[in-house]
Order: sequence, then structure tokens, then C-alpha cells
Amino acid sequence: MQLKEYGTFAIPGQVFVEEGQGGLPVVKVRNSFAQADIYLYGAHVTHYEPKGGKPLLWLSDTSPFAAGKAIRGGIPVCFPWFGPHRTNKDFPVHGIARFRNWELSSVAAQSDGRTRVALSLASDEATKAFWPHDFILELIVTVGGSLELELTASNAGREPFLYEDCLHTYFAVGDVAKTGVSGLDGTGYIDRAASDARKVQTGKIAPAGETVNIYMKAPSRTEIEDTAGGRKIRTEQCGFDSTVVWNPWEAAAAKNPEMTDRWKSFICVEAANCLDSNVVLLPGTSHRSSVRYTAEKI
Ligand code: TA6
Repeated sequence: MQLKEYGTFAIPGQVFVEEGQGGLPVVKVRNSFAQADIYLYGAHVTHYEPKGGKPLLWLSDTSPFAAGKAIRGGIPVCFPWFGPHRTNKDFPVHGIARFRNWELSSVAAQSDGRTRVALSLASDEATKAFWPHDFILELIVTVGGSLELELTASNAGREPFLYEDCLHTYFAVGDVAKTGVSGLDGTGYIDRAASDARKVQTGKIAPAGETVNIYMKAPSRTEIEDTAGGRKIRTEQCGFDSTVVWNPWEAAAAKNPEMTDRWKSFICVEAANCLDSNVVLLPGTSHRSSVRYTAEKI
């Protein structure tokens, strides 16, 4: 059922807002290039499928869609911290942006046939209970033959602040054990699965166990070779200094009811500004970061 209050954002045959899982509003984009679903809760892209292709994103079929719970899969927007909070372990992992209802700011059909959806989130009393700063976040999702996301953080307060962010993308793959990630050869990383040891990547990443590699000063492109799925996915990032490659593997996934044996069918390749590469924003300034994902059959 289409949601009346978002009627002004509808573009007949191309964009509509309806009640999605858990009754949460979801923007559905259907154009000549692709289809995509974007939840206002977390500004969370849960689905993208180029015409003639397969879904690009992994989404747990037991993911909760409920206030206060993280949607497991798709593209979580992490802000203003990455991973566990540094001083308060009771605060949510990966920040607060993914637990908030974002505003739908605009929807546009572009002259080239792509569709652009803009969402925003401003600080309020609820965000300040976790993080005391005045901020505005904007996420622009462009749905075309590639999927593009642009995340802009602005300092709307009077003091400088420091933040981390991440587009924590879960890519669907045929079999993670037959998946390689190339493009990071020679890049230094923090190996979270080995007590944060500092290492340097040699060759491509071929996951064979729990992998939580945080590459600092990462190159702007990687390629995911999804051999079992018969495709490769190119990721491009700009304004993000780090790339995170993650899969929990069997033991860690078993502890998470939304993963269990489904860990085999995704790999996260995340664009981030985190750890050594956080961002400092002076009052009145902004930082913009973007990603583009393109899939090709092999
Ligand atoms: O980005 C990798 C990571 O920090 C992993 O260490 C893992 O704990 C995961 O993210 C958690 O993400 P989730 O979406 O499950 O909250």
C-alpha cells in the first residue's frame, strides 16, 4: 500500500513510497536500468538489482525491521563512530544514524533515465544523548546501471567535531570461500581478527576464515571476483580513506541469529573514514564521500 504522506515524492511508474517490512516506509525505485529499495529507517538501501542481473546486496531473511534494531544486510550507514563506541560499550555498534528515521528530502528522475533519491538526518535531543554535536547528514542514492551513494556530513554547531563514517555494504556472493577481493595489494591494514596486528596486504584477499581487515589509505577501486556467482563487482570510492573487508565465518556467524549459515553468501567491502582516518569538521564545513558499485557477468 502506497503511503499517502509521501505522495508528493512519487514519480508514476518510477518511484513510490510504500509500507515495507515491519511497516517501515520504503522508497521503491523502478527504472529502465535497475530497481532499488531504500528504507527511510537508517537511509538503508536493502536492495539493488540491475536489469538482466542479480541482486547486488545480501540481506538476511531474518533481519529485524524494527525501531532500535539494526537491519542486517544491505548498506548500513555508520556514523558518527565505526565499530564499538570507544568508551561506552552500551552504545550501539557503528553509531546512531542507522537507528534513526531519515527525512526524504527529494526524488528526481534524471534526463539520462537514472533516479536520484536524497535523504537527510539532523541532530536532535535523541542523537545528542549519544553524541553531543549538531550535525546534518545527507545521503544521495542514484539508481542507474551502477548504484551510487554520496554521503555528506556537515557541522551545524559552534565547535569542531571529529567523526567516523562507513557505508558497510553487504555484497551477495555465490560462495565467500570462492571469492577474491583485488585492488588492495601493498596496502597496510589492521587485522581485527588477529588482535589488531598491523600488516600489509600481499596479492588479493582470499577469505578462508574470519576476516576483519581495515585497510588504511586504501586505493579508490577494488574488484570482488565472485567466482561461484559468475560475476565481478567493481567498487569505487572517493572521500573515504579506508576500506574494510569483513566476513564473520562460521564460529562468529553462529552466534548471530541473523547470520547462522548465511555467512557463506556475502562479503562486506566497506568504504569508511575510520580509526587512523577519522574526519575533523570545523563549524559550518562539510565532508562529502561517495561510492559507485558496478556488476558484470564473468
Ligand atoms: O565492519 C566490520 C564489523 O565492524 C565487524 O567487526 C562486525 O562486528 C560487523 O562490522 C558488525 O556489523 P553489523 O552490521 O552486524 O552491526
